[in-house]
Amino acid sequence: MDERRRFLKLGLAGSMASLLPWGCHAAEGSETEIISGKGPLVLSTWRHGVPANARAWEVLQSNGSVLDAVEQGVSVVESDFTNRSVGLGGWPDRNGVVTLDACIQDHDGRAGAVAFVRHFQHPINIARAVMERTPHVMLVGAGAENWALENGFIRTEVDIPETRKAWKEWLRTSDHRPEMNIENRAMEDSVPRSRGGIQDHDTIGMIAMDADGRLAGSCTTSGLAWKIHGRVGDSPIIGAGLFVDGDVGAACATGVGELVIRTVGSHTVVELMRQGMKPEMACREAVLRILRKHPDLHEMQVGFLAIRADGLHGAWSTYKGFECAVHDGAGNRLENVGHERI
Ligand code: SD4
Repeated sequence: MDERRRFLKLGLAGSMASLLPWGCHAAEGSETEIISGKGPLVLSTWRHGVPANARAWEVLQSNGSVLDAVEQGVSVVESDFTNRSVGLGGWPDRNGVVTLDACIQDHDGRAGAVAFVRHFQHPINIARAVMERTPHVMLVGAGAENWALENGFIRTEVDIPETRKAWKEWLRTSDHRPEMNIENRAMEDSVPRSRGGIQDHDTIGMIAMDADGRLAGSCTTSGLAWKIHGRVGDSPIIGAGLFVDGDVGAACATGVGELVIRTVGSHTVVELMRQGMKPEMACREAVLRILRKHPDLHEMQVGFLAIRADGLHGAWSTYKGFECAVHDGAGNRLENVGHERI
């Protein structure tokens, strides 16, 4: 057991008021049982997280970095043009344009992001390049696209008749109200369906820990179907769709991005863990904050995943139906997630 883990165990078991190794006091009533195990561990959102986790796991097993793992893991889903909520196969916006958002963050908090980009198969790769090759965190729109082209990324044109046809059908009603847990049903039925036959959303967010306890996270999405052209959700926003602080933990979000941005959701989860909450309780408190403070957007799904620096993980969602893909030494599986409402 390394120094930090030993300190954590002794400190919390010894006294609730002990100073945690990352410099905060454990809150009254926080847990005393801490050590759950170490990495490797990979968590990601929804059922498409299973193949993504498998790839991330392979990277970790072959001594790749945890940053490589989360980048390559989510890019499996970006490559799948049958996926209607991630990558170029996603449902378009109200103008019939598919626009993509992605971000990545490492153990030390370095981050890169792109938003409102078109015509690139792997926005997650561009996000990482922004992190590593520029002094900035986020590039958007035409600026991001031009920068990507200048930096060796290849433009990809994909024509997906199904999404084009669906957009034309959608124009007849122009109904824009995100529907919950669509991905699950779509995968089960093999045909996307919901109001108007359209799957609305379901991002992939991934957080992972390697065998040395180093953390990283990634997030990539085509965003909400039928969004206003130019709309950006939580997924590429550090602190909202993803937040990693290697001293404390990592969290990511899925669901209606407006709610996650309003509450700076993933950062909130990490800060609650910093104050001594277990990952599941931290995710739950972030969900409760949404439900308490934003009744105008009730009946919207939001889910959080979290890993704490000691390897404990947890998740919570506003509504039933959110699933979390978990890969650890025991295998790769889907876990049902606790929820506030049915
Ligand atoms: C967004 N958070 O653009 C994304 C969508 C999503 O599950 O996660 N859907 O708001």
